[in-house]
Order: sequence, then structure tokens, then C-alpha cells
Amino acid sequence: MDFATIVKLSAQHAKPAGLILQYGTAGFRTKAEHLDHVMYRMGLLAVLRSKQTTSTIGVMVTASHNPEEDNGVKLVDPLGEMLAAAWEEYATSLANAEEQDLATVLRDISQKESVSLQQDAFVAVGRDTRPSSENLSQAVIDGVTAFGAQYHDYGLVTTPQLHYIVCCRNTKEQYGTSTVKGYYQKLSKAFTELRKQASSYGDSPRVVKVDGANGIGALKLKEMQPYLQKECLIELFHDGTTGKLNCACGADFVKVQQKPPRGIKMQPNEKFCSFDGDADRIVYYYVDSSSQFHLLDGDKIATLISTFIKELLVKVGLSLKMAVIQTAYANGSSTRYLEETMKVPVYCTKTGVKHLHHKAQESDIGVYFEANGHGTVLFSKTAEETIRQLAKREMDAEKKKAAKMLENTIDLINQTVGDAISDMLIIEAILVLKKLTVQQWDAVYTDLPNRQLKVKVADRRVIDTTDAERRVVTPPGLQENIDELVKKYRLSRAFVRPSGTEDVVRVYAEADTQGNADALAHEVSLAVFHLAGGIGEPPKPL
Ligand code: NG1
Ligand code: ZN
Repeated sequence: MDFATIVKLSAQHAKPAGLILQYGTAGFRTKAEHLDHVMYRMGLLAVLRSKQTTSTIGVMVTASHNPEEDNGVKLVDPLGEMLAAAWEEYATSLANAEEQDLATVLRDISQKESVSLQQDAFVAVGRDTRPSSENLSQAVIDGVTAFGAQYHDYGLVTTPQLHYIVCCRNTKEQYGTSTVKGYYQKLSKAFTELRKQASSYGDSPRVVKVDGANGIGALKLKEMQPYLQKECLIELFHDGTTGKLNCACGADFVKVQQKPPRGIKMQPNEKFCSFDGDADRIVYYYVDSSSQFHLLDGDKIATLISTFIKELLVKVGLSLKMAVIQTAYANGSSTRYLEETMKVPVYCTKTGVKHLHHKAQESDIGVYFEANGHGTVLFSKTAEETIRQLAKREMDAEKKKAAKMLENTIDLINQTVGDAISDMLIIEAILVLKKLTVQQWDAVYTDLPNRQLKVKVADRRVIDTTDAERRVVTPPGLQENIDELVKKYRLSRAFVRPSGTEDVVRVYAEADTQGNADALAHEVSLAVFHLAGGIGEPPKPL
């Protein structure tokens, strides 16, 4: 194929000479004004991937929990998974090629991956509510059309909705109808069925107050509300009508700051949750009668869901292999509870859902969650078929009910990717079914106090890690330093890693008290600052 047209049209989305961007934890992410050429080129890459896989590929324009000024792009593979790791390298070389090298890079990728250029291609495009997203998604579309490929612009959608749509399109709609309406119908039907199995609400409050991070999640949840009828009473705040996206609100703010979003009043017994800017993460929280804030993060969610599924499996007498997948950020108490009390195998992978997702695929039922609230459950084909067959069979009423509940759980969960809306509905259903208040759910185990900090360094790539990012290999001496600091505190643990989405090094520490976790995190930050080329002022104590 002659790439001349593509190169010619690229002039309208020209790359600033010399600008180099890295493919991060979840795609490219930086200031929106640096991304026009990246979007055009990701349109091209999506076409190549679509031709190679003979499937629809998704391109989502979003920077998730980053500030409104940033933007980014996530590519969605045929079954709704994140782009295959091998293609991240192509994404990087394509995004960073100077204009005159564009055709060569496209040709190289096509040859390496034996892409049949005559093959048809189809790209599904979606975007979040950032002011820059509309133009940037147009740049993606320009790339797709420059290649002569087909596309559908799904416009404003959450990231998980685009993943769902891609999966539906590529499974001949077996996974569901490939529209946003289809998504609402599938999830609300499963939720209503599941909810119906509960005899009463018990003490579980019906209302859930949802912080939409002033983003796409708020918009889409509003759209979905009529489908949920009275089964789940949602009160939205930070719904985007006034505030700025992710500004002092949203799941990342609540998780990292360990405090409620700005501007809300919380009464004891009220139940809250926060979505992030593209609605693929969720965390819950409440205040107790002494106004103490309590966070229920991805670890608590993984525990709630895996316990629920395990109990149902026992009831129906199925011995499917279930595992929970976490990252180094998982609270030590959650891992201990899952392994020791729940007797569920737990695995630790590197940060980034692509790693967790991959590991979860090894089990019949893989429950994966990052502590920040990004996660879902994967059911293997065999597990899904076994459960669906069982739910059809005539048997003891209690067993049948449990089998039906498992089947509805499969349908309610967005298996393609972590999904704040789907996760919220499964949590709400479980709380009702188990007659749990959010406080009772929280009391299952007690989190170890922890602290997350960021350190600015000249080049974060000087930090190299091993053992699922729990240990540092370079710069020399840093790990030894961390080991010494950790020894000073009880029940302590600490690690550092370069962020894949921000230009910072992340520091995590946990210990027996909040004071000790804060002190340890600060001391480790100082070690990073001194040994890994910190810039600006040294980190100050908390
Ligand atoms: P980085 O910036 O690589 O730490 C963050 C999150 C990840 C993941 C990605 C993608 C933490 C500590 N890190 O990655 O878990 O969600 O963003 O959004 O929360
Ligand atoms: Zn997100």
C-alpha cells in the first residue's frame, strides 16, 4: 500500500519536532495540547490492529483521573481488553516518529505483524467530557479515514462502555447489544434480577450518594437512572454542572487524600462512592458517629465480591478455582484476610490493569482490583457455561436461587474492564442481599494505616523495579535504604516505583499507626529524592 495520502494528511496533525512521549500504564497521557498528532497516529494504529485481528478496535480519548487540562488515549483490543503489550511498542514508535519517517514506521509495523493491508478495518471511537476531547477524537477519526477505514463515533461514553461496545461488536452481539442503550439494558436487567432475590433491605440504606468527579460517569449514570427504577436510589453530586473535572473530587482524590470530596456534608450512616474521570474506578466511604472518615477501596471491594461469589459457589456445590489478583498497593490486611480467613489464593502483579487482567485469566474466576478501585471479575468460558447450565437445571430451590444469582452476577459484571457503574451495582446488590451496612462491610478487616506520596525527579526512568514492583533494582543503594527505614516500624512495608501516567516517582508506605505510615513514607521520599535525582525542594514531613 502507498502511505502517501496518510503522510500528506498528517501535515494537519503534525508532530512538534523532537517531542517524545512514552506509552504509560494506560496509554499516552499528557497535556492536551501535545496530543493532536498522537491521536491521528493512534487512529492509524487502530486501523492496522483492526486489519490484523479482523475485528473492531476501540480508541478512547480520555485522561481518566488526571487534571482537566490533560488528555490521553486508550486503545481497546477485540474482546474489550487493553491493547496487547507487543503493540505498545508500535504505539510508541508511531507516536514519536518524525513526519518524514511516518511511512517507514507504518510499513515496519505492517511487515512485522504481517498485516494484510487490503483487509477491511473498523474503529469504534469514544471520548470523555474534557474540553479538548472533541477535537482530539476528531484527530483519531482523521487518522482512521486517512487510511480509508470505517469508524463509528460513539461520542461521549465512559471508558468501560466503549470496552463493552467493542466486545459486543466482536462477539456478534453475544456479549450484549453494541450500544450504550444495550449496556444499560443488560446491566439493569441483571441488577434487577439479583436485587429481587433479597427478601428485604435489612439495615442496608437504599440511597447511595455518588460523586461523578464532574465527568462522563455522572452524565452516563444520569442516563441510566430510568433503567434502574426504584431498585437503587442514586443521588448524584459533582455531576459536572458546575465544578471542574477531577478537581477536589473523584475516586483518585478520595483514595489518595483519604478524605471526602470537597464541598459535601456527610452524615453518619450515609453511604457514598466516587467515580474517576472516565468511570472505570470506584471507591466507597462513610463517616462514623464520631465524624471519622472511612474509605472502602478496591481491596475492600475485591473482598466483598469474592466472598459473595465463594459463598454462592459453596451453596451450589461447584468447585471452581477462584483467585484474587492485587498489586503492591493492596493493603497488607486485605491480603492477609483473603489468604488466611477466606482461604482464597492471592497473586500480586505489576501496577496497571492489563497485568491484573492477564493474571486473572488463569483462574476459573479471577477477581482483580487495584487498591484505587479499578477492577472487575473474569469468568472463564468453562466457569460461565457451567454456571449457566446449572441455573437452568431443576433442583432444590435454595440451590437454584444461588445458581441464578451467580448467573446474574456474570451478567452484571463488565468483564472487559473495571467499570464504576457496573461495580457500584454489584456492590449495591451484594449489600442488600447480605443485609450489610457499609460499616459492617468495612468491619470485615481493618486496613493498616498507609500513605501514598509523589516525588519529582529529573528522570523517573532511573528507577527500575522487580518482584511485581515491590523492590528497587536501581539506583544502587535505594532498596537497602528502604529496607533499613522499614525496620524502624511495626507491621511496616514500603516501596517506590516510577508512575506510568504522571512524571513522578510514587512512594507507598504502611505501618501500625497513621503517624508511622506518614513518617515512613516521608523518609522513603527523602531517600528517593537524594538517591534518584530529586528536583525542587526536598519533601517536607507531613
Ligand atoms: P501510575 O501512574 O502508573 O501509578 C495509575 C494508577 C494505576 C492505574 C493507572 C491507570 C495508582 C498507584 N496507580 O498508574 O493503578 O490505575 O494510573 O489509570 O493508583
Ligand atoms: Zn480511569
